[in-house]
Amino acid sequence: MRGASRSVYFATKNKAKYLEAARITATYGVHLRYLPFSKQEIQAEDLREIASFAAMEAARSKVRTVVAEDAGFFVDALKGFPGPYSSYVFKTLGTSGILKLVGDVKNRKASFLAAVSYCEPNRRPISFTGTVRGLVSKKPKGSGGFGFDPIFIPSKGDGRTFAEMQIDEKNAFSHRAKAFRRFARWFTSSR
Ligand code: ITT
Repeated sequence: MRGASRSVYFATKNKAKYLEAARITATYGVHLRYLPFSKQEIQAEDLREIASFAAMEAARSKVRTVVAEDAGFFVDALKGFPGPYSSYVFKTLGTSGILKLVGDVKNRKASFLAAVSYCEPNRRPISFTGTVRGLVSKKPKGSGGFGFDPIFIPSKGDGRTFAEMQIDEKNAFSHRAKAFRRFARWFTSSR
């Protein structure tokens, strides 16, 4: 594999996402480069559709080969809300709003899902997904990460929230790490 073909741009406005993903792809020898990009979030239930649209738009407008990602937080007791609306709900209600909605219900199960789409300019996108199961904490804990990290405890962890973990610890469990591993395996095997 030649050097140039080992790199790909990650079109996102979220630097924290980029830092997590770049650590994963680096372990496969894939250099992820940061491409600041505000994706237009189309209304869709399926995160793959949202990520694919964003990847096509970014590849077309920036004339580059890119990946884009759409992720969401799905709370069982809220029938999967906020799901595909996570970005908007985080901005409006925030973690405290979700904790209020969940209240003191017994079933605190929740998941994060990520869809990563790879796209070359004027080509069809290809998507990779990842998921992690866990619980909504009773109160926010930790100052790392971003978004809903302070209120999410992964099932396979040691009881700490994502926001209490270092990047590599979160990457051992996260939806994003799983999706980017799948992408990186495909990317390295397909050239
Ligand atoms: P993009 O520019 O890549 O779109 P974004 O932050 O808007 O960045 P998404 O639309 O994919 O990203 O994510 C929706 C929201 O879901 C995001 O704002 C967070 O609040 C939440 N979220 C996604 N992944 C998360 C994670 O790993 N930890 C905590 N919250 C996460």
